[in-house]
Amino acid sequence: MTSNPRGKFITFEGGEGVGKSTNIHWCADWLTAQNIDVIVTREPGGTPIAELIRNKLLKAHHAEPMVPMAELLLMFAARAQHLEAVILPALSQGTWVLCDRFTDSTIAYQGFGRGLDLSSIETLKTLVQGTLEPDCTLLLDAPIEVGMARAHGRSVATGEATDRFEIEQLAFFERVRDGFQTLAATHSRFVTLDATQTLDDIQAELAIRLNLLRAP
Ligand code: Z5A
Repeated sequence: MTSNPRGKFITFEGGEGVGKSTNIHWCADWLTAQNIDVIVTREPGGTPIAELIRNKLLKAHHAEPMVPMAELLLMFAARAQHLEAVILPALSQGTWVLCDRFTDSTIAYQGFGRGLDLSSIETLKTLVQGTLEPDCTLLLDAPIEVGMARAHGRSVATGEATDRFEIEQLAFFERVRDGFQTLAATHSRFVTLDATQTLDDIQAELAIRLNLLRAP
C-alpha cells in the first residue's frame, strides 16, 4: 500500500495590510485548480481554542495591560494547539497547508518588535514545533505606510475595529519589518515579494513559486 506524500507547508508573512489574506486565497484557488488538496488557516488562531486565544491577544483594550512575555507564551500556546489539531494531520494526509503567519511573525513582532530575547524564542519554537519548518515562506514586503494605508482603507470599508497591534507606533513596525528582512536574508526557505506591485504582478510570481513547489 502506498501512502500519500506529505503535503507542503507554506507560510505567508509580512506587516499589516501587505496583502497576505488576499494572496493566500488566490494561491488556494490556484492550487485547487491544479487538483491539489489545500487548506487555508491562520495564526494566531486556526482552531476553536486557538481562536479564543487570538481574541485575547488582539483585543485592543484590556483593563490590565498584557505584558510582552504573556503575549509571547500565548502565541506559542495557540500554535501548539493549531499544529496538533490542524496543521500536522493535514500535512500527513497529503494536504497542502497555507498558513497566514507562523513563527517568523513571533520572531519579528515579539522578538524584534517587543525586544524579547531571540534565543528564548528559539527555545520555545523547538519545544512547540520540533524540527518542523515551512517548505516555503512567502514574505510580502512593503514600506510600512503602504500597508497601513491599505489596512486603513479596508477597515473603513468593512467597519472592523482596530486591534492591539494596530495601535503601535511607526518605530515598532519598522523594527518588525527589519526582523522579517533579517530572517529572509538568513533562511533559504524565504521568497521575498515586492508587495507594492499590482496584484496581477504579485500573483504571476506566486504562480511560478507554486509550480516549483509542485515539482517532485
Ligand atoms: N502576531 C504576532 O505578534 N505574533 C505572532 O506570532 C503572530 C501574529 C502569528 C494578527 O494579524 C496580528 O498578530 C498581527 C501580528 C500579530 N498584527 N499586526 N499588525 P493578522 O494577520 O490577522 O492581521 P494583519 O497582519 O494586520 O493583516 P491584515 O491587516 O489582515 O493584512 P493582510 O492580510 O496582509 O492584507 P489584505 O487584507 O490581503 O489586504 C489589505 C487591503 O489591501 C485589502 O483591501 C486588499 O484588497 C488591498 N491590497 C492587497 N494587496 C494589494 C496590492 N498589491 N495592491 C493594491 N491593493 C492591495
